Amino acid sequence: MSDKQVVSVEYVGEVALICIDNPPVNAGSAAMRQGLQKAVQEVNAAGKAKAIGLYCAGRTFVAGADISEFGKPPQPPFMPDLYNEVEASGVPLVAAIHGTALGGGLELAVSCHARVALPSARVGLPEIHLGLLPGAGGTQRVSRLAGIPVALDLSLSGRQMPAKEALAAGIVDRIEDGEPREIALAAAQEVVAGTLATRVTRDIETTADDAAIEAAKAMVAKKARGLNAPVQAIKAVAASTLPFDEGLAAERAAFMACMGTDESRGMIHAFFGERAVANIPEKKETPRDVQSLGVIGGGTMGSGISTSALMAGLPVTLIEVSLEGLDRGVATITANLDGAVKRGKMSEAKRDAALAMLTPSTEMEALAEVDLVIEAVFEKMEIKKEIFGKLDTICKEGAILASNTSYLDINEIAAMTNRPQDVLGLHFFSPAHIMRLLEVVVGEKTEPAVVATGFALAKRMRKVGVRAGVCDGFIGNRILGHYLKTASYLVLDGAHPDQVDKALEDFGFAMGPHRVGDLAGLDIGYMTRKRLESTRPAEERYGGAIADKLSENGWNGRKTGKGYYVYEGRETLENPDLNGIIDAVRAEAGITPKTFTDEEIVDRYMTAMISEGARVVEDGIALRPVDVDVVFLMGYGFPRHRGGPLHYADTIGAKALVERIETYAKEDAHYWQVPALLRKMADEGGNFDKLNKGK
Ligand code: 3H9
Repeated sequence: MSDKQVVSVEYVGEVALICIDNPPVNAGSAAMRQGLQKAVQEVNAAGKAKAIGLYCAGRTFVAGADISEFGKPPQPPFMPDLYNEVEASGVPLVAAIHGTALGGGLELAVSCHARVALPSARVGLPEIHLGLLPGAGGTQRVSRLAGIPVALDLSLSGRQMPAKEALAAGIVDRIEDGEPREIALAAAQEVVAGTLATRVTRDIETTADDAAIEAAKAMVAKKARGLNAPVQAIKAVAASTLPFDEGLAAERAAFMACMGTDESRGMIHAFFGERAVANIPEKKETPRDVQSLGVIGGGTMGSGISTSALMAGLPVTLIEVSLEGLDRGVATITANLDGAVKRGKMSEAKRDAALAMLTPSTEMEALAEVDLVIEAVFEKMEIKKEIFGKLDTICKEGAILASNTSYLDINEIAAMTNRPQDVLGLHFFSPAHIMRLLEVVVGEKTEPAVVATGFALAKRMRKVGVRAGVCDGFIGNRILGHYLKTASYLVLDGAHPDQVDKALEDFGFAMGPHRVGDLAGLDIGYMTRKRLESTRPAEERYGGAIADKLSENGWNGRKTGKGYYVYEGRETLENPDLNGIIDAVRAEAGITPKTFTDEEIVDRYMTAMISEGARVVEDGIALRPVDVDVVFLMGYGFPRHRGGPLHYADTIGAKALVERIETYAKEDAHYWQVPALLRKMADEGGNFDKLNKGK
């Protein structure tokens, strides 16, 4: 695209209008930067205009630097220089903000001499989510306009601040409703008339606020342990009390200390990954029209799914076998919606409207006219089969029948109907109204348009759909089932559960596997082990003995007050009986405990996760490595700055991973096997990223 198309200039009386038109989000690509520089220079040289109205075409103001250019050779003009030039323009600029002014977008706006925002507009500095910090004057100019606490808040949280709040904070000067072009024109005319004041942001002095800086440092040390970008962002904001150019140089140094780090690469991979997973073979198919939903089961999952659908404006018919069950479901949905109101996700009026779209019933026949049914009952194949057989006779032709199963065979379920082409898995993650991941499980006979409908539904419910094939556990739970064994083997062989948890928490997981087990309920794992006992190969080492003993004592984790840990109020304490159990199990199995370093623990756990991830790709269960990454980032608390297990694998390298597996295999050749895909990569110099790109 040439400069001309990306940035255009138009004159209206004494006003010049500069329009940035760089779809989809007006990112600050090289063409945009070159075009904007040329436009500002031209207007200044022409001497015809007394003010410039700057606005964007399309759905948003500038959404930031063009992230896809990161890591490529930089093209001039560089953003910080360009924005200095904007600020130095003899003809003052007023920015009209609509949609979102984010990162380099907000940095552009605060380099202008005044800002008018639409009521629906939002501003933010989300670079932190990319392992970066604002690198084009954002920390310096936002501090000057709104103070250090606001600059810290925006650059550390990455949140989008609504226009009203931005007005109160001093980031924008006015709120006006209308079309961006008209607002830019009217505001620039006011600048000419002298009724809208202009300022040069760099000339404002930042008030020092050591207390805010110290509080931010303490918060980051606690909540963003081990991350680089938050530390650098604080440094840059603190430098805003220096003379402007010195502060800008400090910001630049901090930005460069983040660019290209594993942390930033991981987060950028996550950003594009979340969007890349929508690229499925069925993407050109027209989805079926879904205007209403049926949900079977009012438990935690069914209620969460119903809540999510209602929040997306979809009417839901909720089915439970008993009136009590139904009441419980409705109560959970109501509580979920109330929670959304409390968190500011919806208004009270919207909550009431959502609840009015809920039809509870104990009769499956009530589903006769719905467009899509999601079954969310017990994980028992027999029950599911019976339900699908019934649904097939009740639901109208063309209605889609989905199961929320997390493990079971969709093909077997579909075979109970005369419409296997209309059956698929929609695997939500708990709590379903909050977690954004949805595995769309495609059966042998699922029709492409039905797959596309699953993805369209995910989007409508503000979720990220990931396409998965049929196997026990699909993408996420299959991999989980494999690597959790490592955690139990580590404990059997000598590590303490608390050491395993801490090592993995230091790596970046929100919670280690034993803490997660306690939270989910140890009885779940117990039941799964019993379910799969008969299918466990004779050569597979049994890792469940310690967890079994805890469950058999009735210590099923948090809900029983005791599991791997003891829970008292908000405190997590040691379980005094745990070591006795561990010792007894080890003695019974004749194991002499070894010591493991934290690094060994992380290496084994991650290698197991990567191995099964590679097999899931190899088997075609996941379309690409990035699909595995997104499942783990969005559904399993995988640390975002590591980019997902298979992105992380590339930072280790296939060769080193193969060597690790071969070393571990000397202890347990059944569990530790080199996946063929990984072996091939090691031999041919390949990696998962190349595979993502189809190379
Ligand atoms: C920065 O500014 C650094 C500076 O401080 C310093 C520099 C020196 N670049 O999300 P969507 C693509 S760092 C390139 O589906 P929505 C996206 O991949 C930047 N591409 O839309 C997708 O492509 P595709 C700080 C971008 O309406 C398409 O646009 N800014 C960028 O749901 C549509 O995106 C940010 O971090 C980008 N900056 O949400 C903001 N942004 O169709 C990041 C989007 O091929 N962006 N794309 O899959 C967002 O948060 C959301 O995109 C936004 C719109 C809220 C703007």
